Amino acid sequence: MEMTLRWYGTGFDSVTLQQIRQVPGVHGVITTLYDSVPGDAWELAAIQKIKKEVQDAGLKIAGIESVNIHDDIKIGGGDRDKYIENYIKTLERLGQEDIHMVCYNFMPVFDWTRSELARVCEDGSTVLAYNSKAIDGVKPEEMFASIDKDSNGFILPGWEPERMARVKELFQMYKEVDEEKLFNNLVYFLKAIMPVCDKYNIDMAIHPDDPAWPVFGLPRIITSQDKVCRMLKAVDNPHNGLTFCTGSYGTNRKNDLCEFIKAAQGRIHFAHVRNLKFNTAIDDPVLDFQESAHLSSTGSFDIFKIVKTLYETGFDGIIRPDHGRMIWGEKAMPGYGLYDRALGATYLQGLWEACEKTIDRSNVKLYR
Ligand code: DNO
Repeated sequence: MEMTLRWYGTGFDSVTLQQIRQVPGVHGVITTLYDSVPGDAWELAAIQKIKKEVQDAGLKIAGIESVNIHDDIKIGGGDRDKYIENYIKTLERLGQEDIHMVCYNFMPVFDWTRSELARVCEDGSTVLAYNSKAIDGVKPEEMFASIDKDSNGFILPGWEPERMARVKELFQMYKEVDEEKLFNNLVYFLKAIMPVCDKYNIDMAIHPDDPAWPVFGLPRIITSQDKVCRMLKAVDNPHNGLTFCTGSYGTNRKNDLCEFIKAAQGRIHFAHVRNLKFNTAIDDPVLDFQESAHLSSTGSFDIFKIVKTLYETGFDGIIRPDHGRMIWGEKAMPGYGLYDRALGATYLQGLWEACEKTIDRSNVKLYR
């Protein structure tokens, strides 16, 4: 297992590489070219520059989150082959620089969706939260305005102001795209990029839709075990794999996270492990949840069971703590402060060590 922390890059992140280096057990970061635009082929020189910066700080780039996908690929538009060519060039250059894991998502228009970015908890910390009443009654533009207000001045991935300025146009583009079309467009994209992934041994790790159901009437397809297994089968290449994000799949309480991990055995290339706390009963028409600290005791998930299932099924790949609470007066991108994620990294490594010392997996085939 390789414990990492996400780092958005100098100028975009309040957390420094020097700080990350001091988190016990963390030797790698997950990063991106945060100012790249979906559809661009990443320049080799830009990849080399960030790689050197990370290495000079005594760390390595363990993987990329994200290389974003142009909308034309998602809607199956006229220019999709051109943008797929560019994506392939980016993968080639990452492979040449010895970077072998790429996280991406296939969500139309938005990335993750929350109704609040700074809900105040009893202990004074703040967390991201979701309330279905707030989301269901709001227009996407209003949603953006409230997200922007709480973003502490940081640009949040998927909620970039230039993108939000085009929100109406984007909705229009997706008008004819239903779940089946989106699925077929994903399969088309994956089939086209598998040869370069084979050549450079690049694991593609699709991130789930967060939350794991359609929002604002847009289709969402990476939401459940059945849908994901269908996608894995449709392009049955080990390089077509998953980011197993517990906090995203777990938003849908019908998802059994441990069964899901077993079903995806061999294909989880990246794990985001975090906890959520549900504040409404499972049959309540209003869904309200908030993100909690990573510990099982602070939320609704059994994080030990999740880590143990990853361990028992042979997972040996890249993992990172996910959104943290904002604690100790830190000002950072919501979800991405240093302190609570560092606590999460330490906790997850403690659970992993307990598994290593008590569970024999000498007969299990390990995979990354
Ligand atoms: C949210 C993240 C997502 C994720 C993308 C992957 O905090 O988990 O923004 O990075 O969906 O492309």
